[in-house]
Order: sequence, then C-alpha cells, then structure tokens
Amino acid sequence: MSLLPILRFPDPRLKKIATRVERVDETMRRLARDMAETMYEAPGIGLAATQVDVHKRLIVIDASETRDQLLTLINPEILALDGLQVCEEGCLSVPGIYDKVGRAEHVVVRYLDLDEQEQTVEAWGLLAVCLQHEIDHLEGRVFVEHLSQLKQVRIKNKLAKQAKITA
Ligand code: K2U
Ligand code: ZN
Repeated sequence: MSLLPILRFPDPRLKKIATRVERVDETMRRLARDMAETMYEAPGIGLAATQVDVHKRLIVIDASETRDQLLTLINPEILALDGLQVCEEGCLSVPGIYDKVGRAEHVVVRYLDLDEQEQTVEAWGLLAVCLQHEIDHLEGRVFVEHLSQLKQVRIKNKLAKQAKITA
C-alpha cells in the first residue's frame, strides 16, 4: 500500500467534478486501500478521490472512535437530507483552517461497496457531516466555499503566505 499526495486548496484540480466508477477492478480496489491508508495516516475521518487527484466517485470514511470501521463508498448518491446542524469543519486539503459550516443533520446515502453490491447508509451527527463533506469534494466543492467571500479571501491569503514560507 502507499501514501498518496493530497491536493492543497486552492489547487484548481479540487474543482473538477468526479465521474462515475464503471467497474470495481483491482485498480479501484488498490486506490481505495491507498486512500484509506492515507486518511488514517493524515489523520482524517474521510478522504475523497478528488483530493488525491483521481477524479472518480470514490470516498473512504472512518468516523468511529476506535478507528476500525472503514466505509468505502463508490458512486455515492444522497437519497435524503433533513434537519440542520452546525459543525466545526476542517479539511486535509486546507490544512490549519477550521470554521463552522451548516449541514443537514440526517442523510441517507446509496452507494456500491467494493463487491459492487448496492448498500444504503443512514447517518446523523459527525458521520452525516463527513458524508456531505466528502460528496462535496466529488462535486468539486471544498468546505471553505460555504463560508463568506471575505473569509475565503483571508484563507487564500493565509495559505499563500504559508506556501511562500515553506517553499
Ligand atoms: O479533508 C477531508 O475531506 C477529511 C475531513 C473530513 C471531515 C471534515 C469535517 C468534518 C467531518 C469530516 C477532515 O479533515 S478529517 C479531520 C477532521 C475531523 C473532524 C473535524 C475537523 C477535521
Ligand atoms: Zn475535505
């Protein structure tokens, strides 16, 4: 398995819309394994293929306290959204930036698992937030885009300064 480099906001590749997975082959299974390893090492509770510059509809999530309940979702589709919750979010593609984002409290998501079996997951709380956050990535959206224009400008300036310092 390998760790994959994660694209950093505002890389334009993070705005690409991911395409459906047509076949769950060994390449896709290897990508899912590498994404999971990358997520656990980061550490994060989710990772979308978009973030590792693979523009296919695949996400991995583990929002469990014990870090042993990996969900691999292929071609995830939101079937239902309701309620409202505001949660402090961060993103592995926007390091060091955290802010509150309003999301649905409850979601129902249909997807294919690695055996190409159709599954449905119903979630509330942090898992619901993570599902919405990762599916946003597949649509080319990063969580900072839910913030005000002023905050987005300040974040881009801060990350640009950080990039200069580390260059
Ligand atoms: O970058 C990513 O997509 C992983 C995200 C997933 C996530 C963000 C906010 C809320 C839920 C899930 C995170 O970097 S994982 C680390 C994390 C976890 C909880 C809150 C903030 C950051
Ligand atoms: Zn993210």
